[in-house]
Amino acid sequence: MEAPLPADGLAHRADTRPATGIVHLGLGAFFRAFGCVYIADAMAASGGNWGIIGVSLRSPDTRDALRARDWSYIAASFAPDGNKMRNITVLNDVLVAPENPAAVLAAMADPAVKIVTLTVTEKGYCHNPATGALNLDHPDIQHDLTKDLPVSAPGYLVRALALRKAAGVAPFTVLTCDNLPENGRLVRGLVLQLAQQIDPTLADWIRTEGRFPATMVDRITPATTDADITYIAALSGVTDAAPVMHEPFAQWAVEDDFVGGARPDLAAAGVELVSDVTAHEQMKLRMLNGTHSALAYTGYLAGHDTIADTVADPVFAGYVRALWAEIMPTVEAPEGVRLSDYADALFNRYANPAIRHRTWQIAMDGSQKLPQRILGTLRDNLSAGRKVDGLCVAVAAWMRYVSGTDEAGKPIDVRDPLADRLRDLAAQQNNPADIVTALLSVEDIFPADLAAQLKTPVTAAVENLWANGVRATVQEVTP
Ligand code: CS2
Repeated sequence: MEAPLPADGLAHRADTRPATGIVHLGLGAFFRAFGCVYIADAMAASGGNWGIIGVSLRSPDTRDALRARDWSYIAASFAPDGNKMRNITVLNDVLVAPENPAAVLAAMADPAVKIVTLTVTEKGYCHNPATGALNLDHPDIQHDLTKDLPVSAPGYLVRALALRKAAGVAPFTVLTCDNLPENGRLVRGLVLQLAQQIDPTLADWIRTEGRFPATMVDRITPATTDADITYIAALSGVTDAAPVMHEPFAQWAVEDDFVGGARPDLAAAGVELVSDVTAHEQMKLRMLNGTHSALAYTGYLAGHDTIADTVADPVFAGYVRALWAEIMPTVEAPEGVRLSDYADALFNRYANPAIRHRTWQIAMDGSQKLPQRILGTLRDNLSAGRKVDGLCVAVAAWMRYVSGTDEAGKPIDVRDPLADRLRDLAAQQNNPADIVTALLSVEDIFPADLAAQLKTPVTAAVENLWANGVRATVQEVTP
């Protein structure tokens, strides 16, 4: 995938653009470093009209930054053995949803559009992370239940599907690319739940005609910083206000279940088309994202800025290995994969010093991430009577993190939809054990039966963490 620079360099996009066949919701760095690159490769290999209209659901920043280069941007792959850059030219337009929701719906309703891809992050689905059900009390969902012009991602999907149904046009395939468990089935459930409230006949139509393939997506892509923009300008000689920087590795597994079979030639771009993505997804969510979050909370508390810095510290290098030893017994390897090899490869990816993936960035939205990344693994290990020490330290470090002050007493800038609630709950307690009780009572994250099982081991980890600090606590669970 990492083709060298094309002969025309990075200067500009080609004049011949493929027509639009995809609308993407949530145009962050990840999708531009991942999905856009695969789709560019698929069209380079086999043609097709799979140009993309990107939609930012909140801010105009990405649109404004991309405009100067006519929606093309540099994707830079960074690794110790060399950097590679290429110009990605698959975007045909970028829309900012709050500025013009009707234009977004019109793009999604266009019969030429066959697929709507999404990277709206965990919280963008407006669901309850513990149960996977739509949160009908969510202010955005409340809005979308009654208004034709939506604000939430599920709202856009449902209202655009309604327009297609009314026009006699087949639905688009909904291709979610977020790190959620059974992400296709999850988003299908949310769309059906919302559609049911708005118009039951619409829900019936989506149920029979709609397709929501599940996917496993993987490429480490930190948020682009101003320093990155300057660096890429120096390396490339091109002024690009919206480059993306990523690791060389990429893996995309997709269930091959598209409306009318309409999709780019993904296999030609290296996508694994499978009938069931569960094994890939569970391995990735638990082994990569689970340890990413564990390293983010513990590493941050230990003063490490990035994942690479964290695993360069032998205490944390040992810790992540101990975590994999706890996680692996819960994971069924996809065909042809050896989990210990997968873990070794992950370690090398984390250690890539050219990728500065901040612990603070990964620590965001923990309330939405913990269930699928760590709590499912804990549940499986607890019911099988297996070891959970390392994973409980991860939960304890998250508790310390969301309580809002680090070990030096400095405030932490916690970004999470539940941040205020979690911080207030922690602040009302007199001792670490009570903080555990209070935080475990948040049922959006911890189902009651799991909370009951976690109480003793997590309290032990929290007491250790508060009394002895993160290094000593992590060291204790590392053989
Ligand atoms: C990370 C992911 O920010 C996070 O929470 O764990 O974005 C991770 O880098 C990707 O899932 C890797 O594919």
